[in-house]
Amino acid sequence: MNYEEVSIPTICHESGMLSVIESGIDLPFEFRRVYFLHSLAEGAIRGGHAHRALHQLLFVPSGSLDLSLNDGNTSITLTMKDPTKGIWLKPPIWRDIDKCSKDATLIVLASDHYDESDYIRNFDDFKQYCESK
Ligand code: T46
Repeated sequence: MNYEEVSIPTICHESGMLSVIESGIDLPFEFRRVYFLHSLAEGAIRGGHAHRALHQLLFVPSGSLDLSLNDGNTSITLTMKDPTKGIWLKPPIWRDIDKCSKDATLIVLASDHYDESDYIRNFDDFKQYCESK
């Protein structure tokens, strides 16, 4: 499966925690874009696509959500709720996001700028793409 769990270096202090990710040091890819999902509606479903070339690190600093992954053959659902653990998605991998708690925030560090042509938004196209690789 084209994903890996990444531990986010965290400095613990009695007044709270500080987690840090340095591009190219704590992550095996340089990131050029940061975006985040927040204020998610109850029952929100996001994702429903794969990327051709984009690498991403997903982490959930607050709340929880389910991240379902599919590599064209097998699937797995990960519940993300630990702010110190990220999921590195390596292309191609299909992702669906649901079961978001009210306070869920998802931050994504992406290896490149936004490019709609990098998306595969149809699951049958994704399966064909995986088979052709
Ligand atoms: C992913 C999951 C986890 C932009 O204009 N710029 C951006 O950088 C992004 C990420 C999106 N958009 C536009 C494209 C759509 O018109 O924002 C709209 C919503 O995007 P999308 O439907 O792709 O949103 P999600 O939450 O389903 O997916 C996003 C990322 O697009 C995707 O790469 O892996 O979060």
